[in-house]
Amino acid sequence: MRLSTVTAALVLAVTVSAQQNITVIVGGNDTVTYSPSSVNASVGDTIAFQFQSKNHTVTQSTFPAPCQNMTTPTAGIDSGFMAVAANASFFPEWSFTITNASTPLWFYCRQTGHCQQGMVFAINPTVAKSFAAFQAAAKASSPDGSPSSSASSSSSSSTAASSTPSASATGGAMRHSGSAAIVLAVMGITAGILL
Ligand SMILES: *[C@@H]1O[C@H](CO)[C@@H](O)[C@H](O)[C@H]1NC(C)=O
Ligand SMILES: *[C@@H]1O[C@H](CO)[C@@H](O)[C@H](O)[C@H]1NC(C)=O
Ligand SMILES: *[C@@H]1O[C@H](CO)[C@@H](O)[C@H](O)[C@H]1NC(C)=O
Ligand SMILES: *[C@@H]1O[C@H](CO)[C@@H](O)[C@H](O)[C@H]1NC(C)=O
Ligand SMILES: *[C@@H]1O[C@H](CO)[C@@H](O)[C@H](O)[C@H]1NC(C)=O
Ligand SMILES: *[C@@H]1O[C@H](CO)[C@@H](O)[C@H](O)[C@H]1NC(C)=O
Ligand SMILES: *[C@@H]1O[C@H](CO)[C@@H](O)[C@H](O)[C@H]1NC(C)=O
Ligand SMILES: [Cu+2]
Repeated sequence: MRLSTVTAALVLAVTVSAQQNITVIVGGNDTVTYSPSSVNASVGDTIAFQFQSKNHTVTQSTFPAPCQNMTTPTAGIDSGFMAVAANASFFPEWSFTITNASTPLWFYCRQTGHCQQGMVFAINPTVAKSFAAFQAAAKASSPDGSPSSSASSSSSSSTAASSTPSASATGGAMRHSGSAAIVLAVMGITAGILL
């Protein structure tokens, strides 16, 4: 009897703690930030991003290359650009649900220069792969998003798995060089408006 009561309480606790809705503010107070910048999430939790200013993205990357799209083992997820006017009365939202909580997930903003300003976000970082280390590597990244060689060599055991990302990053840059040129051309027109 007592055991089943305990079991029922555990089941209830698990049920209650499941499927949290975690809200992350993007560009709050006109800043180039995600707030909070790191969360712990469980399978079934929804991470809902609310874009409050400027023109940001939430784009999946990898620990060794914080400012580049994730391309392996699969393409990462991406919110696309969410432009918000200065006098907006409606804030766009984008969300996804966690399907695997045993692996950290890494994200950055694709807007020019924002990743290098530290606009990155992590889900379930670890002691070995911390948010602080990820953000430091983002800030050390080149303007084109490629990671600094010193930052990736400092990440000890994770470096063992990083040869694939650096190879795939080259492939991604080649694959998207055409659209990158278009983005730069558009940037020339809109520079300073919503960056
Ligand atoms: C999660 O929170 C956001 C922001 O408050 C809200 O817009 C959204 O509807 C919520 N989603 C769920 C599944 O509760
Ligand atoms: C915006 O600023 C207010 C007042 O300083 C603060 O309470 C709030 O947490 C900030 N919001 C974000 C998303 O940083
Ligand atoms: C996430 O959990 C770790 C321990 O596993 C803890 O140190 C950290 O503060 C937590 N982060 C957040 C944002 O709650
Ligand atoms: C990153 O991914 C987004 C969304 O799929 C895509 O539009 C963009 O061109 C990619 N950027 C690069 C540099 O591959
Ligand atoms: C948002 O930024 C992207 C990339 O810089 C740009 O292509 C797009 O035109 C911008 N949107 C607005 C409304 O400024
Ligand atoms: C928002 O500001 C823009 C530019 O200042 C203006 O054109 C537009 O009418 C404004 N929209 C609203 C809803 O006030
Ligand atoms: C979660 O992801 C890790 C790393 O990709 C993988 O080893 C593991 O099997 C996955 N777990 C589930 C339940 O899919
Ligand atoms: Cu941004």
